[in-house]
Amino acid sequence: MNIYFAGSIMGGRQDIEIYKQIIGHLKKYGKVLTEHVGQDNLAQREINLTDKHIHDRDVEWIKECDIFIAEVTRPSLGVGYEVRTAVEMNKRILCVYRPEQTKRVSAMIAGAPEVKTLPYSTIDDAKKTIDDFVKDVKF
Ligand code: 6K6
Repeated sequence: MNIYFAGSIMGGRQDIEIYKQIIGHLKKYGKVLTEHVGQDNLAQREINLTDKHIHDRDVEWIKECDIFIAEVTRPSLGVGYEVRTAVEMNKRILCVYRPEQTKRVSAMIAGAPEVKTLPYSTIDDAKKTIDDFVKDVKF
């Protein structure tokens, strides 16, 4: 199974430790195409890539993914754009967020009927939510 994980980059890297844990968990289920979203040295890794290259590659990966999962606690233009791209491609989409950290998730995500948007408090809750979502997709 190809999995696309989306998390904030230019929107702020404060939640990177959470992204790492979610990505680690997702790897149980298949290939995480965007493992770099959880990597500390991302800027260095991607330093020679143009914006167009990154955009076109990421859109291609969304096309290739079987499931799309985003951590949306930290608002990010790129993640919002990716979610909409995944909607257009009829992907199975889960967005998770921590209500203790954000007053409200954007209505453009929380109000989208094609997107399952669910709260979590602990990383174990997030993993359980992901497990249920993956089970649902598989059967
Ligand atoms: C430059 C500096 C730091 O990182 C870079 C390279 N940029 C990106 N590399 C890989 N994926 C990216 C990059 N910028 C955005 N994305 C995609 O958009 C990722 O898949 C994330 O899910 C999302 C983050 O969007 P922003 O708006 O928070 O950057």
